[in-house]
Amino acid sequence: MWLQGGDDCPPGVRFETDPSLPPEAFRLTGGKGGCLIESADEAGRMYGGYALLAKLALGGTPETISMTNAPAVSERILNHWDNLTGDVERGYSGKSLFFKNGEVSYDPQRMKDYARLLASVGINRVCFNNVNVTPLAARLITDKLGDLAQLAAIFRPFHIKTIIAVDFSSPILLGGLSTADPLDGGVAAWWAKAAETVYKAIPDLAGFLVKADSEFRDGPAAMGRTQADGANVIARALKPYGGKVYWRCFVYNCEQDWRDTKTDRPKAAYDHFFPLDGSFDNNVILQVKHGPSDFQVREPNSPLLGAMKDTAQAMELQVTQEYTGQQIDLYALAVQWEEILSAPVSDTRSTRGLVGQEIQAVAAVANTGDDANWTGHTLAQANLYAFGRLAWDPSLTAREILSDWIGLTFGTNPALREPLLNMMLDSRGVYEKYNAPLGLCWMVNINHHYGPSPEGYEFSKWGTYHRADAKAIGVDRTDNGTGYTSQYHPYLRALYSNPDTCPEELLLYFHRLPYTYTLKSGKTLLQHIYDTHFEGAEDVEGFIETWDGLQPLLPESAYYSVAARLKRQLVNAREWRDVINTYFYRKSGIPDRQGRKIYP
Ligand code: GCW
Repeated sequence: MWLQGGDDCPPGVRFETDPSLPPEAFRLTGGKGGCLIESADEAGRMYGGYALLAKLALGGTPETISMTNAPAVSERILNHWDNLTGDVERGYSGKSLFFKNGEVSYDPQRMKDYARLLASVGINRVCFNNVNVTPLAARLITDKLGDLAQLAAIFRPFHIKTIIAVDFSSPILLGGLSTADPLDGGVAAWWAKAAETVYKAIPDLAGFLVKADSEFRDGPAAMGRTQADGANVIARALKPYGGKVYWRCFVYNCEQDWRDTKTDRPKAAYDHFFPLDGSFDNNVILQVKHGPSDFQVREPNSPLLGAMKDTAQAMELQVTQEYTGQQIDLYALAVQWEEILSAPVSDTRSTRGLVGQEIQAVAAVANTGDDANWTGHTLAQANLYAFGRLAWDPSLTAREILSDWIGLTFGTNPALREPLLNMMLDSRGVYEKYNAPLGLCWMVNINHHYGPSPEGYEFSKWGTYHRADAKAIGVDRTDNGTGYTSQYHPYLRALYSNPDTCPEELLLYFHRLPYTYTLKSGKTLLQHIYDTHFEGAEDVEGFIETWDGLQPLLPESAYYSVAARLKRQLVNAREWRDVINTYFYRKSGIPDRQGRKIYP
């Protein structure tokens, strides 16, 4: 490790302290004899060291290296959804790296490698256990705390602090109390005692992560209390130790009746949390999913992001590809995240401009597991890498990040790098082409969420409806419909409310339109759907051709494992193409203008 001057450290590197630099920041100054790394703290040294190694690996020479770099946010968080059984919720890379058979259990060397891997991309907070806390996992703050503390100790030298996901009902579950009511004195005392115990074992714990009143998890609402009451009782217990509560805003009615057209799930987070601005303690961070739905291929940014002036927020992304191909289909998330960050929040500001201000932390759901290559799909490693890089510096482009990842992983030969870069940059758009069209979301198979099922969620309780009939599709979310658009800044509200100004890729998120509606391309909405679905499947054939062409330049194992996944992706893309096109043809009765194969 860098600080010990060991393994990684190339010769000729000198370290100096410059207290004027911000926390975790570094300055690299190259020269003939080597390189100087300056920082105010040890974390800055480490990040400077990793940055130097990356520069050298990408072909830089010490003389040409000169950079000063500070992170945009002080908390760059990775959330694992790992269960103590060893299963990973929405995991596509094998089993848990941390848990097995109900115990904290790991390979110590691999764990050190993992900590180093995360640190090298700038991640500095990690939660090992799932936000859906099982009764067994709840015990990570009682009898399993010692084991967790040992795990935390492996990450500490890499400047990564641990977060624990806790169950809101812990006072009942673990403490034997009759209530978890946040305004009950006994409950507050129970949390205070729990915090004291936990901080004895893990003194630098970053805090507790809580999923409450969400998808059948207990929470304050059931007791007639607010989300602020719920978050604050835990925050006050952690406060003496400098700990925080990361309180998730994924609160919505998951038992909706599909006949009910008034309730509109995307409105839920804002409706629940915006009115509470100012009532959260200052060590509460509200963790908000980037979109109002749920990590879909295309959705607008959450109107809650940046809307609460007196409340700290974390933006939550999903690195694991739940709805984006499950690490079978190629999907470079950096492309989507760049769009999310570039999206406006008003006529003068972009979401990127909120990062470091209203958005004080960035969190993401991990895509790693115990597969040998960490991420199942080798190219999905780039998604974890991209998350770390973007959390550190949200001004980076997907092109810069992916180009670096390819260079660091496969070398800098342009004959490999350029075609692979283009393929990865295209991958999000290609997946979107064969998925649910124009921001419609949710046309996936229920439960496991891979592959098409246009009405899989149409008559369900999850609040996920597109309401297709023979003439039209989509939900009107303007003032004439559910009124969702009113949650946005007036500039965006106007933009989204008018189909002429609404970004076309989001058209069916905000509007209900006939299949014959004319798009800017001059095509009808339906023809656009047919065309993109035929194109999407063809594009995947193109990926296979490109990848095969790169075979001589690739390590054998990477070539074969990705080739196998691309084959599966093609099957999936064709299935999506045929199911979606057939669905719309059968609904509308309008044929494809080019007369391609659709199943009557
Ligand atoms: O997208 C949904 C997932 C659940 C997940 C939930 C959440 C951890 O399907 O598996 O539960 O989101 O974010 O809490």
